[in-house]
Amino acid sequence: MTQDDLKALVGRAVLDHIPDGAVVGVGTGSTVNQFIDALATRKDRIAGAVSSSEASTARLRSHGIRVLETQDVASIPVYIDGADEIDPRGHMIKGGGAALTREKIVADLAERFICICDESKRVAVLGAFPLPVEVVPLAVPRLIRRFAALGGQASVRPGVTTDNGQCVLDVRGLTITDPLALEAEISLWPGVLTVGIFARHRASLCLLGTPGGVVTLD
Ligand code: ABF
Repeated sequence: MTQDDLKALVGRAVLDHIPDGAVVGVGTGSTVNQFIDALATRKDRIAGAVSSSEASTARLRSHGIRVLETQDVASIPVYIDGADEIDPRGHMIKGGGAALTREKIVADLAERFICICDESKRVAVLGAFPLPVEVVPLAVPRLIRRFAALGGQASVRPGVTTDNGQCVLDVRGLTITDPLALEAEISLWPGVLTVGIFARHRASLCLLGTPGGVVTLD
C-alpha cells in the first residue's frame, strides 16, 4: 500500500468516531483531505464543520459541507487532524502545512482530538521533524538566537505567509523529551504566535494507517 492508500484508510476509518448530528472540527493536510472526501459521503449525518485553514474550508465547501465560523461555535465533540509526528502519549508535532495556529484554536474547542496519520508519523521521541513555529517577522532574529541556545537551528520557511499573515520558523536539531514543558516555555517567548508542539492539546486517540490495517492507539 502506498502512503496515500494508508492516509485514505484512516480518513475513512475515522468516520466511525463521529457522532451523528455533530459539528466536526477539521484539520489541515493531505491526510485530512482524504478524511474530508470520506466525510462528504456522510454529510447529511453531520450539522457542519469548523475548519482550521482556508484550504480545508475550500475543500469542505466543494463537497457542499456547511462550514461554520469558528467564533460562532462554543464547543465541538471532536476534532480530526493529521500530524507530522506523534509520540506514544499522543503528543504531536504539527505545522508542516503552516496551519498550526488555527489548528490549535479549533482543537481547543474540542472535547476529543482524534489524530489520523500513516505509520511513518509514529516516533518514540518528537523532534526529528523540524519543529514549526508561527512567529511575527520582526521577532525572527531574537527567536533564532533563543532556539540556538536550546541546540536548535531555526530558519524561516521560504515563500510562506500563513493565513494569519505571519511567517513560520522550522527548527531542526531538537530532541523533545518533555513536550509539555517545551510547549509552555516557547509559547511565552515574545513574537511567538503558536508553537507546533501539541502536548496540552494532545490526541486522545490516534488512528494509524499500516499495511496490516488501522491500528488504534489511545
Ligand atoms: C496538519 O497535518 C499539520 O499540522 C501537519 O503538518 C499535517 C500533516 O500533513 P499530512 O497529513 O499531509 O502528512 O494538521
